Amino acid sequence: SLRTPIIAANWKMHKTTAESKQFVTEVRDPIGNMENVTIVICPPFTAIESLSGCLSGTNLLLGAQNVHFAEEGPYTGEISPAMLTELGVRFVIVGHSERRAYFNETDATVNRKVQAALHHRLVPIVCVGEDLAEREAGQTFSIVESQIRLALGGLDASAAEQAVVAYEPIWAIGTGRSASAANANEVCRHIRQTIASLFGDTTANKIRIQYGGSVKPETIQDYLQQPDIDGALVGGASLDPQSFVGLIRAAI
Ligand code: G2H
Repeated sequence: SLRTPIIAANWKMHKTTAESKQFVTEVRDPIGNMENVTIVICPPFTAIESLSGCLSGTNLLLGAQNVHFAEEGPYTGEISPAMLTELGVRFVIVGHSERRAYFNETDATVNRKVQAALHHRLVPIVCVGEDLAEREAGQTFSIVESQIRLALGGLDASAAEQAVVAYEPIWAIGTGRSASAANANEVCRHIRQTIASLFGDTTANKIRIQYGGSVKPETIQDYLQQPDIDGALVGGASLDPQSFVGLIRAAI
């Protein structure tokens, strides 16, 4: 496709700073200079500053796993967009299903975070996806469509096309179950059609849509071969350096 594939490692609450640096030491040589692929590592906040140093001079980009929408203020425990960009962070995961489930993230807060991120030139990786009950009730398309409409609400087309969308069916996350590539593509196509109806075909054709949910080095190719899947958001299989290198090699 015309879109550069984007593979992002979502480390979730794994790896101390020392462990994060060790990981980068091991992947720098094999994948640090790859082209025609966007590679993003999203460590815990605490490792961001150290990794910023380790990744300079490579093609590996830094992402965060969350951000607050305010510029600054009395929000104990939160991190602002400027605090991230100052450290060289270029991407931020917004609305991951774990944040929606455990930390009261809603479509409304996701939208505010998407707007704040883009305002600061941070690329939001906007996560959407249905749970098992919704899938079994045949609501997958309507759920992801509603999540996309709300998450991208208030943007203009030039802002929206900067965003990345990650389709992560909740029942496939960390469970070892995953959507078939063909089925994941159908949902990603519906997401692209939704974006086309909101912003037009040009934006819909530019925006990158990832699949996430138990992606492994052995399965990533099946997803990336699909016409509407432009990358992967990978949790468990991104934690081990060899596995991550395997994912990237399989992806290009
Ligand atoms: C889905 C994914 C990364 P995993 O949450 O966002 O994790 O690959 O472990 O299912």
